[in-house]
Amino acid sequence: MIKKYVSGTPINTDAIINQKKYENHSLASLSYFNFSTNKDTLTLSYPLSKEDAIYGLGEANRGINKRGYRYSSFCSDDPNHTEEKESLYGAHNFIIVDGLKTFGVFVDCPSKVEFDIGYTEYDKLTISCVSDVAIYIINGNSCLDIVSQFREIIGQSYIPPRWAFGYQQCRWSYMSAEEIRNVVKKHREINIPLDAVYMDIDYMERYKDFTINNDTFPDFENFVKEMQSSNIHLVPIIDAGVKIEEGYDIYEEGVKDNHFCKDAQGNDFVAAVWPGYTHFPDFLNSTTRKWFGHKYKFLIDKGIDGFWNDMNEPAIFHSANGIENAINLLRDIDTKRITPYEEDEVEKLFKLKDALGNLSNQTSDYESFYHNMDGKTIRHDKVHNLYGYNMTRAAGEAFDEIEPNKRLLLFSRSSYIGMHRYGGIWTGDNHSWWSHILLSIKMMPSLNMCGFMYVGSDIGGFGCNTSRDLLLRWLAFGIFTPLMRNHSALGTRQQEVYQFENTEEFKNVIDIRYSLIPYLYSEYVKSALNNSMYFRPLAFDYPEDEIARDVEDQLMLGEGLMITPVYTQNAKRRYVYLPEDMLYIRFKGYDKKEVKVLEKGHHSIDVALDEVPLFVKKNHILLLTKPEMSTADLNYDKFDLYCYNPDTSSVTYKLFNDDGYSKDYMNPENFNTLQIEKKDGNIEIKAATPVHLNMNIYE
Ligand code: MIG
Repeated sequence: MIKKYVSGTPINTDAIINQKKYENHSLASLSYFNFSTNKDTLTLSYPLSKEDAIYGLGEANRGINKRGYRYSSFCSDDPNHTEEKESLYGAHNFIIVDGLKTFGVFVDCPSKVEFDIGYTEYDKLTISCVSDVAIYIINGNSCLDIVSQFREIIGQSYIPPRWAFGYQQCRWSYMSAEEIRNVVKKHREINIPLDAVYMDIDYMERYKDFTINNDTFPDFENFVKEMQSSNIHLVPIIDAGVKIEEGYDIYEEGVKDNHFCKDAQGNDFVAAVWPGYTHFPDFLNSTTRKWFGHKYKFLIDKGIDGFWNDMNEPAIFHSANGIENAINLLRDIDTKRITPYEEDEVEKLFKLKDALGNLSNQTSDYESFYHNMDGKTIRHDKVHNLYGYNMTRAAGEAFDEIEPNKRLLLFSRSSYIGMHRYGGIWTGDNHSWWSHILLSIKMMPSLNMCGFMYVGSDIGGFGCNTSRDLLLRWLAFGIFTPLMRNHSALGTRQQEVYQFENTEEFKNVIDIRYSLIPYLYSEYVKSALNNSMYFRPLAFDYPEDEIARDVEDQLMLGEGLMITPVYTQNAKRRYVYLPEDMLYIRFKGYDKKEVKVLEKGHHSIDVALDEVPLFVKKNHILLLTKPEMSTADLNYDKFDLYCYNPDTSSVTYKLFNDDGYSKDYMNPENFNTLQIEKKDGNIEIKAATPVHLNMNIYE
């Protein structure tokens, strides 16, 4: 049951689309929380009991259980995801309090929201935000039930095309078509499967959206075709800022038709990003969304079928004001007085250093531009968290018109709940640190709670230099994330798998992904259609198990799997907790696997660098296909079937298997029901649509 409480006059975010599913109540009758209003701030507080765990917040720092720290929803381009950071790129204000009482809370607020989850006082949860806000309280009989009710009101999650489940290679600094060709060639030479290569900002002409550098990417349409013929999809980046340049059509149209955010004087707001000075399209305006969204057609017409939206917090390197301020500080320094040491003059130098260090993403800049939300002028900071969401919505809505029956790949850096209907997200600029593998593991179920299903982190780490073992371990986790993309920053060590010795080991890991694709894709689509979670904390599946409730480095996946990634340098084994007896598959490459039943309880399992452990729950069917060089080459109706079926006589599995790109998901022909039956010691398998199955049943 969902209750909506309204305080003041909230700005509509379009996060909730299923209005029939909740009741309206006045704030005075708010359940669970005490609330107080002070000026324009609303504060909600809830006394936490010893056993309460707090889940949610999507893309946020620290644990799956968020208790003990504080978090701030304010979409931020911060490339240093160290533990103390309170804001990352997304604003996902949904939490579940699970313990003495179990309920969900969604704070539908487009500006900053602060969550103090037992930080100031360990036994107190405090949420504060502006007083014009809508709050939803969700009651249910379990965390899973609460999540599915929430997901029902925010609407069905985005489903990408099937090829987007393939392995994808990116790097900031692929400078030319030639370089991309080489990336593909190198993967093919060593038999490593690959489905996509990304084009970062360098494919554009002077970082201008919807342009192509014809010198470095000549005859682009044919290049796209050539890549397609080897089953490689090219995925270009689109940045939020539009370069100010006379003669550039997007800039000129935007100015003429008032598509850009305005400053206080009513001029188009200016901020510096990669292209130099830019204007920000007003994605909160429906006319502008339509205009910008249809610009993607320029690339779609050239055969492109996937995009990633970047810099849409929006990131600001500096504004004209910020630079002016720094220059004035510089002018004020009497350089002759710095040496010999004159304290007051040196102080000015440090002030200048601070001013230069703090030019980016300044609150004062976010307070100095305005949106036209379909007739209403609103200052940016009051709707800050909706910007990236609406950039991606612009694209998603336009894709529905440009390609009505074809799914395109789309994901974004910044997001708000609601955007999950239009695309996925990647978790931004992480580092090649072991701790960031673990952080990524922890983010996945929290993101699923908020509707974000097509998710993944930069495998190998984006910032700083990776190492071979780190990349292998990260890949061994990444083979389970819907978005499986290796990405790294300009200037860092190159980390395509072929840069390292003994690539057989990489093949052993990546092949397992391809062998799992029909199954993972099926689990993904079903989770999206049923509003269920693809990744879950163990606590959600085993709420009565005290030990399971504490586990934050293993995840439940789909209906019947558990994964236990290794994220420690030099580790040859890891500790695993089994909340029940399970089938343990130890992959040493696709062909070499060891399969046995492991009992409920504590285990130490050996995991060599190129191995992947996978656990299958009792009475569940896992299907594996033979790995190939791309998703297009995979066989989708011939499987090795694995099942641990000790006691029951019948096990069924619903396999989703469509053409991989059309939107006709619900067509019953896409679902094949497999059923194992035991009769008089014989095992029989039935399939609604015939498939070839090689049975491996463990009793
Ligand atoms: O200021 O386009 O998160 O994935 O490679 C950096 C260059 C801009 C940030 C993205 C990253 C991308 C990079 N971008």
